[in-house]
Amino acid sequence: MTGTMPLSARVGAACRDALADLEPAAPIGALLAETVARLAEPTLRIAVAGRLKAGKSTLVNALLGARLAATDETECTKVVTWFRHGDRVRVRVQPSDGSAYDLPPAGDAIPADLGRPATELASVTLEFPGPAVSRFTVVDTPGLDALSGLDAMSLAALHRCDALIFVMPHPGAQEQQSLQAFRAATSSAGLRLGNAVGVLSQIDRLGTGRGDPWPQARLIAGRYAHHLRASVLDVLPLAGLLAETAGGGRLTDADTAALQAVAAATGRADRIMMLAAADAFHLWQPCPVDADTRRRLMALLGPYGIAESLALIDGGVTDTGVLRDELRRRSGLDALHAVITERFLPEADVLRAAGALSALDTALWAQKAADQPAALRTLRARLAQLRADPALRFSTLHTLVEDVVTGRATLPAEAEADLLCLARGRDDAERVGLATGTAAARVARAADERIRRWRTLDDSPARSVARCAHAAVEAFEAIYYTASRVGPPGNNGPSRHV
Ligand SMILES: Nc1nc2c(ncn2[C@@H]2O[C@H](COP(=O)(O)OP(=O)(O)OP(=O)(O)O)[C@@H](O)[C@H]2O)c(=O)[nH]1
Ligand SMILES: [Mg+2]
Repeated sequence: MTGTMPLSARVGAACRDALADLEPAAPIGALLAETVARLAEPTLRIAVAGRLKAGKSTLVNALLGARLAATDETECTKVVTWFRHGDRVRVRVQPSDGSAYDLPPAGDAIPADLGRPATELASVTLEFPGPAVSRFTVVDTPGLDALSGLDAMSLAALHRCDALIFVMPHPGAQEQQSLQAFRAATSSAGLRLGNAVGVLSQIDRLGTGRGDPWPQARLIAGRYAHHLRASVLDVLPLAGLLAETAGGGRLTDADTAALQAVAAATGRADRIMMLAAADAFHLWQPCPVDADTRRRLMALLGPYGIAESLALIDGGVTDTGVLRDELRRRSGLDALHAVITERFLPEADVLRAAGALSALDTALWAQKAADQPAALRTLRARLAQLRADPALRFSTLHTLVEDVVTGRATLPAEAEADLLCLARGRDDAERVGLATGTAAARVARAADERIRRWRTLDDSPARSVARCAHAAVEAFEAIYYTASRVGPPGNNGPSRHV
């Protein structure tokens, strides 16, 4: 019966049984209860983290399709904020002392005054009905400053999440520290390749801030993606402000009319000067649109968004909906949505199980088994069994990829590419380096080939290499047997057995 239950439900059941058998005051009780509650939720938890002022909350708003996360200087930006589904709007504040209180919402949002200083708070939660939060919960974390890494509250929040969006602003002197802070944070929080994606944010501010930022953004994002290949699935460029405005439907017909008036009154040369700085736009004369409206347009779109809107209007766009869709397309938001809907959500069960297991790790394995009550020894045994599930095997391969990328293990280039495929692949075909959905017979043949290749490394004197080889052979064998079960009849097993 339990074999047919989702993996996350099986982890939850093991925790629930242990909780029932433990003394009520057992120190691990709170963590187990929290894990049971976490796994009983229907949705994946996605954390958004990154350096101070990286553009995290702006991105959160773009994902939510509404401007709910604070991007100003209020206390709210300094507190971990959860956006989750609820039947009605509710604001709950959780101080670090374990208590909790509700606040009346400000409209549909979190009020600026949280009742206590941010330093005394563990988190704030906004519950509300909405299409995005009914599919996933989003957790906005306060900025980490460049050198010190994540603060304790943000790190604790990461431990409670199943997937991560790591926001990096345009590169500069602190690029390397940012990558290091990221690696340190994600390895301790169990968030790594497979459940993490990087975002190169604020691409509209790259270079001179004029012209098309996409060619440069793609180059930089590609470089980040290579640096971080052991830690994130990809690095996606994003014009966050544009994504927030276009994705959240904030652009009104009046804004479109104002942009049309500006477009009609300006030529190419005017626009270059007018959009060189925010002030230049506000002060531009003669302009058919008043200064307050221009301020609003600048706050909504930034110079890049205004320039793109004017170009779209020149090209014949008149409808606000069409303008919004085009701007959203140019913001890069669709690619981020694709990672969420095509990678994270389909794997939600495994990601949630892996997230919960990793949150339990430290507490459960800190003591010797002999010193633990029987209920915890049973729990350890049950969880160890669940960890052997093939789906989790692929998620643990990420540690090995990290070993290779950081130089702790040195493998031939072909083998490194194999490991990356194994750890990143969406299905068995991708895991053997083929296009997803390839016929089972080809998958089996490719897996067989990989097994032979990895066997030559199996008895390597370098333990790190032998460990990779052992894990890779096991993983490819599992793929081989699955594929040959649905492949042509008469297949007798991988060639090394013949
Ligand atoms: N031009 C431009 N401005 C952006 C973009 N993303 C964010 N901003 C602005 O940058 C400022 C900081 O953005 P936030 O989203 O609050 O950044 P954050 O990382 O949440 O900041 P903290 O939570 O305080 O660390 C705000 O004024 C945003 O409007 C972007 O893509 N382009
Ligand atoms: Mg913020």
